[in-house]
Amino acid sequence: MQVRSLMPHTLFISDLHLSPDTPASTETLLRFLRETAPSADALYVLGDLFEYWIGDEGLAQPFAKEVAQAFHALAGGGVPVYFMHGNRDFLLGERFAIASGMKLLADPTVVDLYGTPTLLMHGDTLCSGDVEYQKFRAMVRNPAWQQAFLGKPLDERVRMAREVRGKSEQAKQVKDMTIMDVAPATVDDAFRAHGYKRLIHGHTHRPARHAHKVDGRECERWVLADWYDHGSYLLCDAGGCRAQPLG
Ligand code: LP5
Ligand code: MN
Repeated sequence: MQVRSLMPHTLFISDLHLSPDTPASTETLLRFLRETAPSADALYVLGDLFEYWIGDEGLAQPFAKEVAQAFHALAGGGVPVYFMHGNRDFLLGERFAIASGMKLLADPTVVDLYGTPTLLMHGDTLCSGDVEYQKFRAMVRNPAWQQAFLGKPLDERVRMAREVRGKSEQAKQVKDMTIMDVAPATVDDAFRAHGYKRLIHGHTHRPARHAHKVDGRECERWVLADWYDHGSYLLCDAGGCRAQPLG
């Protein structure tokens, strides 16, 4: 078993974008859950576990079932696993949560990490300058829209999801890079609203530690890596947080 910290520690991952087309990422996750995560106090998955998720019927796919079972084994072994929705898998529901043993977490949520209050988010709401995306988000996060979408036949949902993915990729080609990053004032507001100090999020695929000074207080913002190209996970213990390469 890999042990990265001898102290009690908590792990964070996001933006794995798993799909049947990227079996290497699924294998990396299965190994991570088997070898790295069992020594943690908890594991947080901060969204975009899947490339896209259009309803818990997705569990019928062998790769998704294997992923759910691996999370379930970890949770059954005594490591709580938490899942926050991303912009790709906001339709992941109670059925998947039960099958995987994961507890669904609201975005945002504040947790206490060894004495440091830590704000957790997927990160898409911080990109407030991306007005087109925020309009799209407001539509698809509406419970009435979701109920209507989940009531459609699966093949129609697949078609719609592919169409939106295509439109999203087109839209991103002409968007300014700064618009697709977090808006500094929105980050400051998030620190202010949730007690300062530390923020962990994913979504932008720009892994880094940023130092912020908000209202005269020193704060830190950890951006998680995606798993498209090896990637990393974040380990936090009483001494702080650090990114660790995936094996
Ligand atoms: O995902 P990523 O990181 O590449 O880009 C995001 C934003 N895009 C999205 C869209 C997702 O990729 C699509 C997820 C599919 C989920 C499946 C279920 C939902 C089905 C919905 C059916 C209507 O989140 C992208 C951001 C980028 O992050 C950076 O933050 O810029 O936002 C966009 O590109 C959104 C566009 O600006 C607007 C999209 C218009 C879509 C119009 C829908 C019309 C309905 C079509 C019906 C078939
Ligand atoms: Mn995302």
